[in-house]
Amino acid sequence: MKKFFARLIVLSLAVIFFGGSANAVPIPLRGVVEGFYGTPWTFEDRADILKFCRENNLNSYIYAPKDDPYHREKWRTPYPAEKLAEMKRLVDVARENNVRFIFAVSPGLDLNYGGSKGDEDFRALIRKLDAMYKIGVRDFAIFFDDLKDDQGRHHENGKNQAEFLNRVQKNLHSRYKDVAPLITVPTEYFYEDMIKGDKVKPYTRDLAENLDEKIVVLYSGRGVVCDGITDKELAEVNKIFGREVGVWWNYPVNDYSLTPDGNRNVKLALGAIEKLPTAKMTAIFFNPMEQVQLSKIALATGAIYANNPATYNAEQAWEKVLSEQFGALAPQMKIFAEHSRHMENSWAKVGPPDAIEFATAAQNLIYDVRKKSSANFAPLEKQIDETAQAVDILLEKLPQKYLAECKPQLEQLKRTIHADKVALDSLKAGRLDPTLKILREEISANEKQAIISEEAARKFIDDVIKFFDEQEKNSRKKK
Ligand code: LTM
Repeated sequence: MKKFFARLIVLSLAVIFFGGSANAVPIPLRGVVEGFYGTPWTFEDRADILKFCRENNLNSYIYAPKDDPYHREKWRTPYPAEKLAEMKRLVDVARENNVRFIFAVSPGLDLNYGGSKGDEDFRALIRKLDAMYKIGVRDFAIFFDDLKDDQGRHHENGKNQAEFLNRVQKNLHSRYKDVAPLITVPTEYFYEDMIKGDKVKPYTRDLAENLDEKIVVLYSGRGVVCDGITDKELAEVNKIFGREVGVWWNYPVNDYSLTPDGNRNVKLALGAIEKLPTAKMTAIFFNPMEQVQLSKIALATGAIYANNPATYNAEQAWEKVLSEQFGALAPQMKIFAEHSRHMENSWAKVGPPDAIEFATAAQNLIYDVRKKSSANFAPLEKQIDETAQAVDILLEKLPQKYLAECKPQLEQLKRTIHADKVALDSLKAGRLDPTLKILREEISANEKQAIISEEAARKFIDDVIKFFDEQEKNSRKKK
């Protein structure tokens, strides 16, 4: 009995001191990969994120902005002096914040592997890394993602890539004793691209068989942007690569949220990180949005996850983070963010559904109306009123640094909610208010700038119009 109470006291103390995570096992390498397409973050954004990493116990940041020409397209070209000086200041900020600054190069677009051209390219890459070593970088990554042609094929050879990476790793480690193992992302970087039938594809097989076992491999899950990774799925990929792989997680990145005329980032990913493994993992990096401040919602939940995957609860983490980041505006921000969590297109699907309560109330109402049973308008009316109020408060009171990143989305939600009210009143009156179709046009026109709540607030408008259109059709038929 005595022993039992002693254990209970130790456990309670541990819970008090470690904030409810007595057996927290953080993922060793955990942080942010600035790996999105679009305008790269500024120096100030990056310095801010490095501080944010320290505050949230994230220990790494990967510098890999796709549209920094010196990272990818012009990877051979050294950084100009002023860019290098800026990079040095950033590396210093990282060190001050106890965050590993991982410098990445993506040479795959035109890298030569063999012969004298291969040797030249190897030297060009080493020169690039050496310049970074001189300014204090001790962690390096070489990425080979996104090398497919228009037909969705790539022409990479796994053995060549492995040998190249091994050579880089060997060169660095022979000259520097304080450099960490290299990190890579393969060309086949998601599970469904690594296998054909029940066989590992030749590129992945050759890469895995030849890659130095110390090199850290990152992959993005079943797909490029997918709805979670199970422990079993992670174990499969560990088996393929004969090591514990790490994860490059594509949430909250929104660079694939595009309009037909090429506007990026039109939908914001404001939900929590969710559905990630609880099994032991070597590294996790979250790919953010160009919108740096609003990325911090998902990133902070990712930090809670990465610091203790076993106890992570996405919904709880999300509420905690919203309240920490938005204080008195957290209730309104929660309503807004609820309408903008889910990201989906023909090849991507991630994030909790948008505005579940709203969508359920809307569906129930449409169902009741269709059944001609007594409809309960109150639940949806409440959702509409609360959302309208929240949007107005945010438009008025949200600090500029956030508003600058989400004004088009807030205004789009305002338009949508206004149309929802007109739709609801139409159902109440049993007659379609003709302005609803005009409002819908306006919303569609503004989708060039902002998309929000497609399956909840936005859908209700379409559902109501469809309902009245069908009614009209039926009554015309009867006549
Ligand atoms: O995910 C990886 C490894 N590479 C790219 C990212 O650069 C990009 O941000 C995401 C999302 O579009 N998809 C990718 O394939």
